[in-house]
Amino acid sequence: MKDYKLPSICLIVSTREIPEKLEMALKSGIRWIQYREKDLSRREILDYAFKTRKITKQYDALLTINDYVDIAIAVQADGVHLGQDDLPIEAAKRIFPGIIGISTHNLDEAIEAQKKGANYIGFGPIFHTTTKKDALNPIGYDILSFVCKELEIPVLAIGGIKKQHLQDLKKIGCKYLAVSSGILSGEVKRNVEDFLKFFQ
Ligand code: 3NM
Repeated sequence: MKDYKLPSICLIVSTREIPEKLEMALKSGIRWIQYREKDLSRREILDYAFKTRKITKQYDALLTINDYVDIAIAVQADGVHLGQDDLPIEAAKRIFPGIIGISTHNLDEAIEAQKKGANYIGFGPIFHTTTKKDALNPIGYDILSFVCKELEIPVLAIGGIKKQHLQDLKKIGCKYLAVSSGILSGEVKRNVEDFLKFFQ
């Protein structure tokens, strides 16, 4: 399996953050963007994915597209992020040459994802979140810590992660984060700087 060097923080943006907040986050040091949009048509998502590709290229940042392998191919994204109900990893690997990540919510899904050849997993929700409409109950630190130690591929803690959690997350062995509101709510530049102090 090809080994990718992934930045420690994946910032999840939706369409409303394109372009202003997206650019501010990149200017402030974020080097991995996931474009995640659940409410627009595929045609619209494709248009915004193209825009996001253009902007991320200017900052030499990775771009992954949530859910849609075809859109990831069309815009030449670096990766695709799958949900448990999207294309299975094996099928995505047949048609997509780049980074493949998948959302997982328990130990079994995490182990399965690694076995199937995922390049990284999202693991969560660690805390309560309103960003994902159908988010499950928070998992908490203990199982996250176990999964981070058990897996060889990067484990991105996700779900409700805010500045005040960063020290504890580091302490339990978490090396990667996927964050949306914790960086995009309030002052983006300041938030990015605070996150990068812990997860560089
Ligand atoms: N997936 P925020 S939680 C997109 O548990 C997403 O799989 C999750 O946004 C999962 O940082 C989540 O604002 C929301 O909580 C992440």
